[in-house]
Amino acid sequence: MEAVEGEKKGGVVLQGRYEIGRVLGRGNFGRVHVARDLRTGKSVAMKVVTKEKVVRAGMVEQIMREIGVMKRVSHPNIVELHEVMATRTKIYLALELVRGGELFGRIVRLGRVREDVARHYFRQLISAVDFCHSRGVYHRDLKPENLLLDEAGNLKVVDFGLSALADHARADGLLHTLCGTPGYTAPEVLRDKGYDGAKADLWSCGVILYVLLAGSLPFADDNIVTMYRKVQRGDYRCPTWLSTDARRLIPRLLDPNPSTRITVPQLVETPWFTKTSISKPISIEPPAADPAPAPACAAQEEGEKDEPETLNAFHLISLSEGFDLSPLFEGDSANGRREGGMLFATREPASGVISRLEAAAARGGGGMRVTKSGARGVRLEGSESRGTKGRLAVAADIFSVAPSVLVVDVKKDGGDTLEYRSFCSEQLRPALQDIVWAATDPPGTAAV
Ligand code: PIT
Repeated sequence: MEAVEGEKKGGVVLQGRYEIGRVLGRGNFGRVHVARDLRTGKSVAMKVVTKEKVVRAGMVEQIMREIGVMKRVSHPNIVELHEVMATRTKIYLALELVRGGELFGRIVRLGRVREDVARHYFRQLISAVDFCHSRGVYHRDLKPENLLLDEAGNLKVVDFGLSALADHARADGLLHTLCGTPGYTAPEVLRDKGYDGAKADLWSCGVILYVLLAGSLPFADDNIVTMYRKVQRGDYRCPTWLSTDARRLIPRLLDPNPSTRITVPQLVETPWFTKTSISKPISIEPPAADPAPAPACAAQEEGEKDEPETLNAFHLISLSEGFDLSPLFEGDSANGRREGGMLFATREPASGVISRLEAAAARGGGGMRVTKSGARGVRLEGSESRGTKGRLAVAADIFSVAPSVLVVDVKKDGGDTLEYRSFCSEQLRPALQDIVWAATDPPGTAAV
């Protein structure tokens, strides 16, 4: 870590106040350290964000939003933001220190948890999520890695880096940014036609509940396209060993139709949620030996249990074929791309993508104009009409699929197909070549 303000015998000291200690984990844009407040002797979790990284990734707004959101939500099941400090090069978030690790680690260690233990965590999760929603905050990246446990076994939600505020909704009242983690993301978010942040968060809660009880993801497949299809159809199987109440609740959460999906007021009235268990401290014992699963399900459950998979942007890119991610985004928009356009992932910030598109437009001859189009796109338009089909126009939509990972979708938006194809091969592809991200290739070796 960069020397922050001074050195003390124990380590680096920030602004004479916090002694920075060991690394707890990695958050967006930097590490999270244990730090000790030298005035009070109390420990905090210090998230250290490198300003340059945030600026380079074009994510100043995102980090400012995270700070704004965390200040707005104070709840026993949400990691508290104590204070924000900054030096010339870094931003420091002093967060409540939670020492029990990630809920995810517990599931990985135990395979799954007993229903009463799952109920305890799930109630706390819903309490935090409902509180956020009542404050107009939608987390949008709920998953077990973002759920920490304190020493008393209480759950604490963390990482509001992708959260949205209700006032970010468009005129239709819906959110439009594609974000979250594949596997936990609601089908309507993947469809990218606008979504209700509260409904989408509840879907993720449904996936978390399934993972807690089953020890595997409900929608898992080696092929990401097949997985996305399963999500869209709500195609999963409930393990037979779950209680009837759990087997009734899960489909109401994992309902692919957000308008019929269960709401929080309905959820908290369900028999599974309200069930009182004999009060005893939360134990992390593995569940009792299972009754033999019904034969029809046995093969599937076995396979899933071995590999609780978490898909991330890396998987998404590495599973894509030939840098063409188009199967993930099927629909009529694919037509323009088939004519020679492209769909690729990049770690370049949006500003870098746009400047390359501008360079390609400038080299394209005929004085192509670049204009902003919609919330997340640009349009390149020729000034003269060459064929019978009018001016060549190219639309490039840029959207975020994970922190620091963008997907760029380039399509013909007007004009002659042959002219478009030659513009793509001669100008666009060479201009974009070095920023296309392929998870398996060393940087710079990828070709569009
Ligand atoms: C811990 C313990 C703790 C806080 C954290 C981790 C924080 C993690 C974190 C925070 C973020 C973020 C990503 C991760 O974006 O008390 O092990 O704001």
